[in-house]
Amino acid sequence: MQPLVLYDTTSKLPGNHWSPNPAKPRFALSYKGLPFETVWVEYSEIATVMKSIGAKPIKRSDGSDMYTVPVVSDPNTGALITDSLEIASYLEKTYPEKPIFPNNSEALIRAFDSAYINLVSPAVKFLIGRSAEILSPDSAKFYIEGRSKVFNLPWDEFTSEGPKREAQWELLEKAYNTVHDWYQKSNGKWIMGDTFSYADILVACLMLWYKRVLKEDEWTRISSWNGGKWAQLLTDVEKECNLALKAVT
Ligand SMILES: N[C@@H](CCC(=O)N[C@@H](CS)C(=O)NCC(=O)O)C(=O)O
Repeated sequence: MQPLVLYDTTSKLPGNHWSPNPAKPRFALSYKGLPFETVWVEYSEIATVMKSIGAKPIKRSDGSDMYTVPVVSDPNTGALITDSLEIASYLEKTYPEKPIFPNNSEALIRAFDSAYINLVSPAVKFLIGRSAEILSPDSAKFYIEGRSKVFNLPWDEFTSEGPKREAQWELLEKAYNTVHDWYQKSNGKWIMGDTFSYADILVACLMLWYKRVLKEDEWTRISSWNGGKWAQLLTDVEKECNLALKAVT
């Protein structure tokens, strides 16, 4: 079998990876034990590189095209897939062993994905601020302009310290109290009890983002919530997907 190719976006951090959406297929590929290589793309170059390989754009809310990572290319089938959820769906159909949508759960996990993103998105502005700090100067400039435009907010809304930042923290903690309530309804460590699924990958990939871009004391703050649930979940998902060692580099 030839290795699949994952297009991910790079950073100044050791090991490059930081972005939650490309992390999702990385976890899924690794969980399924599929060989893959990573192509690291500067954030400012994503559109140019994705166009050059013939990847499809996704649609912005105003209907315009947006070229994004992750994209996965599979030389075994010729497939070229854009969007983390579509990649997960493709991998599951093409390589059904070690399911990430067990018990026919893709429809429900798609709904979980939306619910989780909608819950957490209003609280991550300072995470976006921190993300700009770990990018190269060109990529940071591109990222700052892009995020300000998407959110329709001046950049200081993403970087402000003091009461505004504290309000974001409170919102994020409240969001994770809700996610914790969801997990409390499960009888095992995963959201589907003893059955691991893509839903746990979704939760862990945002944790990975937080851990990679936040200052140490900020990640410690998140780690202390809900009895240490989130750092533990990230560790458990990394282990389940055999990414524990690679995740530290
Ligand atoms: N729904 C998409 C979102 C992908 C996305 O927004 N990717 C970001 C990096 S995490 C991107 O490529 N942005 C390009 C840009 O902002 O121009 C997915 O899940 O793959």
